[in-house]
Amino acid sequence: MAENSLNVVDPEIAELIRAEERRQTDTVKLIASENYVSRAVLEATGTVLTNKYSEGYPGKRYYEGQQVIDKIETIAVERARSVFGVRHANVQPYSGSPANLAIYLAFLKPGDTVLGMGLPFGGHLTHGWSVSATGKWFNPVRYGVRRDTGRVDMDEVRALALEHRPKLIFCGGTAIPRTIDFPAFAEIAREVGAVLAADIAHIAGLVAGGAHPSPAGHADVISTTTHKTLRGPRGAMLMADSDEHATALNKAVFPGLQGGPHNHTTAAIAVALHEAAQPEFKAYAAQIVKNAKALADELLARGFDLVSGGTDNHLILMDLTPKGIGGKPAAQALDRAGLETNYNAVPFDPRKPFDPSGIRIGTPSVTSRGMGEAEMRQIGTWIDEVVTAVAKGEAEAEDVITRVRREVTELTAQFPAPGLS
Ligand code: DSN
Repeated sequence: MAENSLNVVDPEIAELIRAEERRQTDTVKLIASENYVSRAVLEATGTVLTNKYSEGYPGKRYYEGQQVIDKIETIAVERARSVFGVRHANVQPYSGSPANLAIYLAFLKPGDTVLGMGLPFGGHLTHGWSVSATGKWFNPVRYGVRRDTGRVDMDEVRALALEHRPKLIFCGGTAIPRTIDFPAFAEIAREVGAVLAADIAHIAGLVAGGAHPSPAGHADVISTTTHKTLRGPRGAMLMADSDEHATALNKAVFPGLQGGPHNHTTAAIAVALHEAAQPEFKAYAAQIVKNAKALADELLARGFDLVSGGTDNHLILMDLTPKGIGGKPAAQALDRAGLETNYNAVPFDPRKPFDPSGIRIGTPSVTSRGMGEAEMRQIGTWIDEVVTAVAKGEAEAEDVITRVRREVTELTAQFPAPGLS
């Protein structure tokens, strides 16, 4: 039994995995936080490293047999330091939310104040939103974006920081289409004596590839997942320059929050960081941004209302109110047409989070498939055709969806996705 392949042991799950692979192959994946990892990253993830416990850090473990694991984790840490230009890196957080929770544990006591971007404005749950432990156990204060520009108002951030004197300030988030001003956040954090955490989960690959300014040298702590624009396995990292901050973060990750690190993930992070250090990755990061701009331009030309009027990075957030349809039915119709997105709140959204006004799209995955600006214009056209037909409740909306689904399959066949057979 133990030597049999997945096909033999569990054909049901094996077939479902193949079905998901087929689905990923012939859809246009526009979810801004997803990507396709390389064959090499995929291989590292599915290895015997999953069999090993390694609580602790290289050279200081609570289990024997770390001869190989120590080397792998050390390589991952060194590559993270080099790619992001920081002195310390912890590659053990299981994902972004535990990584961010470790920042609280490292620097705050329950009830202390955290200043973060509100969820409906593009922040993350763990930046102090009410339903998250970070909003329940700490005292959250939130900044947003300006109604007229859709961009963060640094004067508002500074005024809130001076009024509430947070111990921790988060910048970054999950639905921010514009460049994050790390130096301006750092100046405010210094003024009020707060720790500045830059959550670059969405833009880590752009930072690594030089397509977005780096928080290194500005933020006290950098938090990131490894599976979005960085194109690694599902995991996370915490980085810092000062020894004091790094020590506090390490203690918070283990033994503060986690047990043994996921060594197969650590190895795959190391591989992804190796790939991110190659010259081709710079070109990849630049193309993600070019593609997002091309897609944004097409959507603007077709009358879509983009939050902040466009994008500087990999992500576009659109308010579908002027199109006369909510984000959820639009995302569902697009999914049936083979265009995978997620419905999303927009700033000042009058609708509920489970039925919001917008959809969020991004270009990391389509860029990983080698698509360029011409394909982005085509995708923008399809989005418009589907959304417009469904919003009008046209009898032929189903015909439009069926036609676009067929054309999507034809396009994806020309652009094989990394890691898929
Ligand atoms: N789920 C991630 C995203 O889609 O942005 C954030 O945690």
